[in-house]
Amino acid sequence: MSRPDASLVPLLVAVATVACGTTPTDPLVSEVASVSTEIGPQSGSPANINGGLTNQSAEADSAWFFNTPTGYVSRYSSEQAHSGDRSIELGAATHGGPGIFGYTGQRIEVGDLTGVKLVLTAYIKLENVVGQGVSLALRGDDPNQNWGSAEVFSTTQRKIDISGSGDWAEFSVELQGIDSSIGIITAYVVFLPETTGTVFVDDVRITASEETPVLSLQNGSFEDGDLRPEYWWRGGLGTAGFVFEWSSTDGWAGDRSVSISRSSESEADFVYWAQTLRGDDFLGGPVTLTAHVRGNLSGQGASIVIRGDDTAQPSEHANAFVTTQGTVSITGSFDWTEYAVTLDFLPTDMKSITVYLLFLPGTTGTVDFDGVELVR
Ligand SMILES: [Ca+2]
Ligand SMILES: [Ca+2]
Repeated sequence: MSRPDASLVPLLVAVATVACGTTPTDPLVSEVASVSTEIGPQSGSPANINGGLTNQSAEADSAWFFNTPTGYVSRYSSEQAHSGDRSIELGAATHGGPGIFGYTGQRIEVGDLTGVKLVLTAYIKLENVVGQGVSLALRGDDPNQNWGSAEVFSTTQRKIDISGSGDWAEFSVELQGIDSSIGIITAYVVFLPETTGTVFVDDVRITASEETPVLSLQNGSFEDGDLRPEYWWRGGLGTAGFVFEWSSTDGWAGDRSVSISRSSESEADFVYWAQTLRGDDFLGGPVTLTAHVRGNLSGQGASIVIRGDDTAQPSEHANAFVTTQGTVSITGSFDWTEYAVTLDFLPTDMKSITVYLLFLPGTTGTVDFDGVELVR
Protein backbone atom coordinates (compact mmCIF):
# COMPACT_ATOMS: atom_id res chain seq x y z
CA MET A 1 0.00 0.00 0.00
CA SER A 2 1.43 3.39 -0.91
CA ARG A 3 0.38 6.82 0.17
CA PRO A 4 2.51 8.99 -2.10
CA ASP A 5 0.49 12.14 -1.74
CA ALA A 6 -0.40 12.94 1.81
CA SER A 7 -2.35 15.99 0.67
CA LEU A 8 -4.94 13.94 -1.18
CA VAL A 9 -5.47 11.20 1.33
CA PRO A 10 -7.09 13.17 4.12
CA LEU A 11 -9.37 14.81 1.60
CA LEU A 12 -10.42 11.61 -0.01
CA VAL A 13 -10.92 9.70 3.17
CA ALA A 14 -13.41 12.30 4.28
CA VAL A 15 -15.55 11.21 1.38
CA ALA A 16 -18.04 13.92 0.58
CA THR A 17 -20.90 12.56 -1.47
CA VAL A 18 -22.19 15.66 -3.11
CA ALA A 19 -24.64 14.96 -5.86
CA CYS A 20 -24.65 17.15 -8.94
CA GLY A 21 -27.06 17.82 -11.73
CA THR A 22 -27.04 15.47 -14.65
CA THR A 23 -27.61 15.80 -18.35
CA PRO A 24 -29.75 12.97 -19.65
CA THR A 25 -28.62 11.76 -23.04
CA ASP A 26 -30.80 8.71 -23.59
CA PRO A 27 -34.25 9.22 -25.20
CA LEU A 28 -35.84 7.24 -22.41
CA VAL A 29 -34.05 9.25 -19.82
CA SER A 30 -35.10 12.56 -21.34
CA GLU A 31 -38.69 11.49 -21.19
CA VAL A 32 -38.39 10.41 -17.62
CA ALA A 33 -36.38 13.47 -16.70
CA SER A 34 -39.05 15.71 -18.16
CA VAL A 35 -41.60 13.75 -16.19
CA SER A 36 -39.53 14.56 -13.17
CA THR A 37 -38.92 18.18 -14.07
CA GLU A 38 -42.54 19.03 -14.50
CA ILE A 39 -43.43 17.64 -11.13
CA GLY A 40 -42.71 20.42 -8.69
CA PRO A 41 -42.78 20.31 -4.92
CA GLN A 42 -46.35 19.91 -3.77
CA SER A 43 -48.19 21.76 -1.08
CA GLY A 44 -49.45 19.92 1.96
CA SER A 45 -47.64 18.37 4.86
CA PRO A 46 -45.31 15.58 3.81
CA ALA A 47 -45.00 12.61 6.09
CA ASN A 48 -41.76 11.23 7.48
CA ILE A 49 -40.40 8.09 5.83
CA ASN A 50 -40.94 6.21 9.09
CA GLY A 51 -44.63 6.70 8.56
CA GLY A 52 -44.27 6.01 4.86
CA LEU A 53 -46.94 7.18 2.47
CA THR A 54 -50.28 8.38 3.77
CA ASN A 55 -53.71 7.56 2.38
CA GLN A 56 -52.13 4.42 0.93
CA SER A 57 -55.47 2.87 0.09
CA ALA A 58 -56.86 6.05 -1.49
CA GLU A 59 -59.90 6.00 0.79
CA ALA A 60 -59.61 9.73 1.61
CA ASP A 61 -59.16 12.83 -0.53
CA SER A 62 -55.71 13.60 0.78
CA ALA A 63 -51.95 13.33 0.21
CA TRP A 64 -51.90 12.31 -3.46
CA PHE A 65 -51.34 14.89 -6.18
CA PHE A 66 -52.46 14.44 -9.77
CA ASN A 67 -51.35 15.55 -13.21
CA THR A 68 -54.24 15.50 -15.65
CA PRO A 69 -53.55 16.69 -19.19
CA THR A 70 -56.57 17.51 -21.37
CA GLY A 71 -58.35 14.30 -22.31
CA TYR A 72 -56.72 12.33 -19.47
CA VAL A 73 -58.15 10.96 -16.24
CA SER A 74 -56.23 11.15 -12.96
CA ARG A 75 -58.45 10.93 -9.88
CA TYR A 76 -59.76 8.99 -6.92
CA SER A 77 -62.29 6.42 -8.08
CA SER A 78 -64.95 4.22 -6.46
CA GLU A 79 -65.17 2.05 -9.55
CA GLN A 80 -62.49 -0.44 -8.45
CA ALA A 81 -60.70 -1.19 -5.18
CA HIS A 82 -58.02 -3.62 -4.07
CA SER A 83 -58.84 -2.80 -0.46
CA GLY A 84 -61.61 -0.65 0.97
CA ASP A 85 -63.94 1.10 -1.46
CA ARG A 86 -61.66 3.22 -3.60
CA SER A 87 -58.47 3.40 -5.66
CA ILE A 88 -56.70 5.89 -7.91
CA GLU A 89 -57.65 5.87 -11.57
CA LEU A 90 -55.32 6.96 -14.38
CA GLY A 91 -56.12 6.77 -18.07
CA ALA A 92 -56.77 8.23 -21.48
CA ALA A 93 -59.19 7.31 -24.27
CA THR A 94 -56.84 8.85 -26.83
CA HIS A 95 -53.27 9.77 -25.98
CA GLY A 96 -51.79 13.23 -26.39
CA GLY A 97 -48.66 12.22 -28.25
CA PRO A 98 -45.05 12.17 -27.10
CA GLY A 99 -44.34 14.06 -23.91
CA ILE A 100 -47.94 14.07 -22.67
CA PHE A 101 -48.70 11.82 -19.71
CA GLY A 102 -50.78 11.63 -16.57
CA TYR A 103 -49.58 10.70 -13.10
CA THR A 104 -50.25 10.59 -9.43
CA GLY A 105 -47.64 10.98 -6.75
CA GLN A 106 -46.81 11.70 -3.15
CA ARG A 107 -43.88 13.46 -1.56
CA ILE A 108 -42.16 12.55 1.69
CA GLU A 109 -39.60 14.51 3.69
CA VAL A 110 -36.86 12.24 4.96
CA GLY A 111 -33.87 12.31 7.26
CA ASP A 112 -30.50 10.86 6.29
CA LEU A 113 -31.16 7.70 4.26
CA THR A 114 -27.52 6.93 3.44
CA GLY A 115 -27.17 3.19 3.03
CA VAL A 116 -30.92 2.66 2.84
CA LYS A 117 -32.74 0.96 -0.01
CA LEU A 118 -36.32 2.09 -0.69
CA VAL A 119 -38.93 -0.05 -2.42
CA LEU A 120 -42.15 1.43 -3.81
CA THR A 121 -44.89 -1.15 -4.21
CA ALA A 122 -48.40 -0.78 -5.62
CA TYR A 123 -51.33 -2.96 -6.62
CA ILE A 124 -52.37 -2.25 -10.20
CA LYS A 125 -55.39 -3.34 -12.20
CA LEU A 126 -55.18 -2.88 -15.98
CA GLU A 127 -58.01 -2.38 -18.47
CA ASN A 128 -57.04 -2.37 -22.14
CA VAL A 129 -53.81 -0.46 -21.59
CA VAL A 130 -52.16 -0.14 -25.00
CA GLY A 131 -48.82 1.54 -25.72
CA GLN A 132 -45.95 2.20 -23.32
CA GLY A 133 -48.21 1.43 -20.37
CA VAL A 134 -47.67 2.47 -16.77
CA SER A 135 -44.54 2.93 -14.68
CA LEU A 136 -43.65 3.17 -11.01
CA ALA A 137 -40.89 5.61 -10.17
CA LEU A 138 -39.02 6.91 -7.14
CA ARG A 139 -36.94 10.04 -7.09
CA GLY A 140 -34.78 11.67 -4.45
CA ASP A 141 -34.02 15.37 -4.28
CA ASP A 142 -31.74 17.66 -2.37
CA PRO A 143 -34.01 20.32 -0.81
CA ASN A 144 -31.15 22.81 -1.10
CA GLN A 145 -30.98 22.48 -4.88
CA ASN A 146 -33.38 23.99 -7.37
CA TRP A 147 -36.11 21.57 -8.29
CA GLY A 148 -35.05 20.25 -11.67
CA SER A 149 -33.20 17.07 -12.33
CA ALA A 150 -33.53 14.41 -9.67
CA GLU A 151 -30.41 13.58 -7.67
CA VAL A 152 -31.35 9.91 -7.73
CA PHE A 153 -34.07 8.31 -9.77
CA SER A 154 -35.35 4.86 -10.55
CA THR A 155 -38.18 3.72 -12.81
CA THR A 156 -39.76 0.55 -14.12
CA GLN A 157 -40.14 2.20 -17.56
CA ARG A 158 -38.78 -0.08 -20.29
CA LYS A 159 -37.70 -2.61 -17.65
CA ILE A 160 -41.05 -3.97 -16.49
CA ASP A 161 -43.93 -4.00 -18.95
CA ILE A 162 -47.08 -2.86 -17.16
CA SER A 163 -49.69 -2.83 -19.92
CA GLY A 164 -52.54 -4.90 -21.36
CA SER A 165 -55.44 -6.12 -19.23
CA GLY A 166 -55.14 -7.86 -15.89
CA ASP A 167 -56.63 -8.18 -12.43
CA TRP A 168 -54.96 -6.67 -9.36
CA ALA A 169 -51.27 -7.49 -9.28
CA GLU A 170 -48.33 -6.18 -7.28
CA PHE A 171 -45.52 -4.20 -8.94
CA SER A 172 -42.47 -2.53 -7.40
CA VAL A 173 -39.41 -0.41 -8.07
CA GLU A 174 -36.24 -0.04 -5.96
CA LEU A 175 -34.18 3.07 -5.29
CA GLN A 176 -30.60 2.77 -4.07
CA GLY A 177 -27.61 5.09 -3.93
CA ILE A 178 -29.35 7.61 -1.68
CA ASP A 179 -26.88 9.87 0.09
CA SER A 180 -27.17 12.37 2.94
CA SER A 181 -28.00 15.26 0.59
CA ILE A 182 -31.38 13.70 -0.19
CA GLY A 183 -34.16 15.21 1.91
CA ILE A 184 -37.22 14.61 -0.28
CA ILE A 185 -38.45 11.34 -1.72
CA THR A 186 -41.27 11.36 -4.26
CA ALA A 187 -43.23 8.30 -5.35
CA TYR A 188 -44.97 8.29 -8.73
CA VAL A 189 -47.32 6.14 -10.74
CA VAL A 190 -47.12 7.43 -14.31
CA PHE A 191 -49.53 6.82 -17.17
CA LEU A 192 -46.79 6.96 -19.81
CA PRO A 193 -46.86 8.92 -23.08
CA GLU A 194 -48.53 7.38 -26.13
CA THR A 195 -50.68 5.07 -24.04
CA THR A 196 -54.45 4.55 -23.93
CA GLY A 197 -56.70 2.60 -21.59
CA THR A 198 -57.44 2.70 -17.87
CA VAL A 199 -55.44 1.70 -14.82
CA PHE A 200 -56.44 1.51 -11.16
CA VAL A 201 -53.82 1.84 -8.42
CA ASP A 202 -54.27 0.92 -4.76
CA ASP A 203 -52.38 0.06 -1.58
CA VAL A 204 -49.25 1.98 -2.49
CA ARG A 205 -46.44 1.79 0.05
CA ILE A 206 -42.76 2.49 0.53
CA THR A 207 -40.60 0.20 2.58
CA ALA A 208 -37.03 0.83 3.70
CA SER A 209 -34.32 -1.72 4.27
CA GLU A 210 -30.57 -1.67 4.67
CA GLU A 211 -28.73 -1.38 1.40
CA THR A 212 -26.24 -4.19 0.96
CA PRO A 213 -23.28 -3.42 -1.24
CA VAL A 214 -23.05 -5.67 -4.27
CA LEU A 215 -20.58 -8.53 -4.07
CA SER A 216 -18.54 -7.63 -7.12
CA LEU A 217 -17.99 -4.56 -9.27
CA GLN A 218 -21.09 -3.95 -11.40
CA ASN A 219 -21.65 -2.06 -14.63
CA GLY A 220 -17.93 -1.48 -15.18
CA SER A 221 -18.68 -0.60 -18.80
CA PHE A 222 -21.32 1.99 -17.82
CA GLU A 223 -23.86 0.55 -20.27
CA ASP A 224 -26.75 0.19 -17.78
CA GLY A 225 -28.85 2.75 -15.94
CA ASP A 226 -31.70 5.24 -16.11
CA LEU A 227 -30.70 8.74 -15.15
CA ARG A 228 -27.20 7.72 -14.10
CA PRO A 229 -24.99 4.71 -14.71
CA GLU A 230 -26.39 2.12 -12.35
CA TYR A 231 -24.33 1.28 -9.22
CA TRP A 232 -22.03 4.33 -9.71
CA TRP A 233 -22.26 7.44 -7.60
CA ARG A 234 -20.51 10.77 -7.75
CA GLY A 235 -18.93 12.96 -5.17
CA GLY A 236 -15.97 15.10 -4.31
CA LEU A 237 -14.78 18.17 -2.51
CA GLY A 238 -16.16 21.42 -3.90
CA THR A 239 -18.12 20.16 -6.87
CA ALA A 240 -18.86 23.61 -8.38
CA GLY A 241 -17.42 24.03 -11.86
CA PHE A 242 -17.10 20.32 -12.58
CA VAL A 243 -19.22 18.67 -15.24
CA PHE A 244 -20.12 14.99 -14.95
CA GLU A 245 -21.37 13.31 -18.10
CA TRP A 246 -22.56 9.87 -19.09
CA SER A 247 -21.83 9.63 -22.80
CA SER A 248 -24.00 7.45 -24.99
CA THR A 249 -21.91 7.72 -28.13
CA ASP A 250 -18.33 7.07 -27.37
CA GLY A 251 -17.28 4.25 -25.08
CA TRP A 252 -14.07 2.23 -25.01
CA ALA A 253 -16.29 -0.86 -24.91
CA GLY A 254 -19.96 -0.66 -25.86
CA ASP A 255 -21.69 2.66 -26.40
CA ARG A 256 -21.23 4.39 -23.11
CA SER A 257 -18.60 5.82 -20.82
CA VAL A 258 -18.42 8.47 -18.12
CA SER A 259 -16.48 11.70 -18.09
CA ILE A 260 -15.54 14.56 -15.83
CA SER A 261 -14.46 17.95 -17.09
CA ARG A 262 -13.60 21.38 -15.81
CA SER A 263 -12.57 24.48 -17.76
CA SER A 264 -10.96 26.50 -14.98
CA GLU A 265 -8.44 25.09 -12.56
CA SER A 266 -9.13 24.67 -8.87
CA GLU A 267 -6.18 24.21 -6.52
CA ALA A 268 -8.03 22.17 -3.94
CA ASP A 269 -11.26 20.80 -5.39
CA PHE A 270 -11.54 17.33 -6.88
CA VAL A 271 -14.39 15.04 -7.85
CA TYR A 272 -14.92 11.43 -8.79
CA TRP A 273 -17.14 8.64 -9.98
CA ALA A 274 -17.20 5.85 -7.39
CA GLN A 275 -18.70 2.46 -6.61
CA THR A 276 -18.88 0.59 -3.31
CA LEU A 277 -18.99 -3.19 -3.14
CA ARG A 278 -18.50 -5.92 -0.58
CA GLY A 279 -14.93 -7.00 -0.04
CA ASP A 280 -15.64 -10.70 0.61
CA ASP A 281 -13.91 -12.02 -2.50
CA PHE A 282 -10.75 -10.05 -1.82
CA LEU A 283 -10.25 -10.44 1.94
CA GLY A 284 -6.67 -11.24 2.86
CA GLY A 285 -5.48 -10.93 -0.70
CA PRO A 286 -4.38 -8.39 -3.26
CA VAL A 287 -6.93 -6.36 -5.23
CA THR A 288 -6.23 -4.83 -8.63
CA LEU A 289 -8.32 -2.09 -10.19
CA THR A 290 -8.01 -1.56 -13.94
CA ALA A 291 -9.70 1.21 -15.92
CA HIS A 292 -9.55 2.46 -19.47
CA VAL A 293 -8.90 6.17 -19.48
CA ARG A 294 -8.85 8.78 -22.22
CA GLY A 295 -7.74 12.33 -21.54
CA ASN A 296 -7.41 15.81 -22.83
CA LEU A 297 -5.98 17.17 -19.62
CA SER A 298 -3.62 19.81 -18.28
CA GLY A 299 -2.17 19.78 -14.80
CA GLN A 300 -2.20 16.90 -12.30
CA GLY A 301 -4.77 14.98 -14.35
CA ALA A 302 -6.66 11.88 -13.22
CA SER A 303 -6.11 9.01 -10.83
CA ILE A 304 -7.71 5.72 -9.87
CA VAL A 305 -8.05 4.60 -6.27
CA ILE A 306 -9.02 1.57 -4.18
CA ARG A 307 -10.02 2.02 -0.56
CA GLY A 308 -11.15 -0.49 2.03
CA ASP A 309 -13.39 0.15 5.02
CA ASP A 310 -14.43 -1.88 8.03
CA THR A 311 -17.92 -0.45 7.52
CA ALA A 312 -20.52 -1.21 4.83
CA GLN A 313 -20.02 2.23 3.29
CA PRO A 314 -16.85 4.38 3.18
CA SER A 315 -16.73 6.20 6.49
CA GLU A 316 -14.18 8.63 7.91
CA HIS A 317 -10.64 7.32 7.53
CA ALA A 318 -9.92 4.55 5.08
CA ASN A 319 -8.63 1.30 6.58
CA ALA A 320 -6.78 0.46 3.36
CA PHE A 321 -5.89 2.76 0.50
CA VAL A 322 -3.93 2.88 -2.74
CA THR A 323 -3.81 5.42 -5.55
CA THR A 324 -2.00 6.00 -8.83
CA GLN A 325 -1.47 9.62 -7.81
CA GLY A 326 2.24 10.38 -7.46
CA THR A 327 3.37 7.13 -9.07
CA VAL A 328 1.54 6.96 -12.41
CA SER A 329 0.95 10.16 -14.37
CA ILE A 330 -2.46 10.22 -16.11
CA THR A 331 -2.48 13.61 -17.83
CA GLY A 332 -2.04 15.26 -21.24
CA SER A 333 -3.84 14.26 -24.43
CA PHE A 334 -4.10 10.52 -24.97
CA ASP A 335 -6.50 7.97 -26.48
CA TRP A 336 -7.99 5.06 -24.47
CA THR A 337 -5.23 3.61 -22.29
CA GLU A 338 -5.46 0.93 -19.62
CA TYR A 339 -4.26 1.89 -16.15
CA ALA A 340 -4.04 -0.32 -13.10
CA VAL A 341 -3.44 0.05 -9.40
CA THR A 342 -2.99 -2.78 -6.87
CA LEU A 343 -3.73 -2.89 -3.17
CA ASP A 344 -1.28 -5.58 -2.03
CA PHE A 345 -3.33 -6.76 0.94
CA LEU A 346 -6.93 -6.23 1.96
CA PRO A 347 -7.33 -6.71 5.73
CA THR A 348 -9.69 -9.53 6.59
CA ASP A 349 -12.04 -7.34 8.65
CA MET A 350 -12.97 -5.13 5.71
CA LYS A 351 -16.71 -4.86 4.99
CA SER A 352 -16.53 -2.78 1.81
CA ILE A 353 -14.28 -1.75 -1.03
CA THR A 354 -14.81 1.54 -2.85
CA VAL A 355 -13.19 2.33 -6.19
CA TYR A 356 -12.75 5.93 -7.29
CA LEU A 357 -12.13 7.42 -10.73
CA LEU A 358 -10.80 10.87 -9.93
CA PHE A 359 -10.35 14.26 -11.50
CA LEU A 360 -7.49 15.64 -9.40
CA PRO A 361 -7.03 19.15 -8.00
CA GLY A 362 -5.05 21.54 -10.21
CA THR A 363 -6.42 20.10 -13.44
CA THR A 364 -8.37 21.36 -16.45
CA GLY A 365 -9.80 19.53 -19.46
CA THR A 366 -11.77 16.33 -19.82
CA VAL A 367 -11.19 12.74 -18.76
CA ASP A 368 -13.23 9.71 -19.85
CA PHE A 369 -13.45 6.38 -18.01
CA ASP A 370 -14.72 3.02 -19.26
CA GLY A 371 -14.05 -0.70 -18.94
CA VAL A 372 -13.46 -0.74 -15.17
CA GLU A 373 -12.62 -4.05 -13.50
CA LEU A 374 -11.69 -5.18 -10.02
CA VAL A 375 -9.89 -8.51 -9.77
CA ARG A 376 -7.97 -10.47 -7.17
CA1 LIG B 1 -58.43 1.29 -1.57
CA1 LIG C 1 -18.79 1.25 -22.02
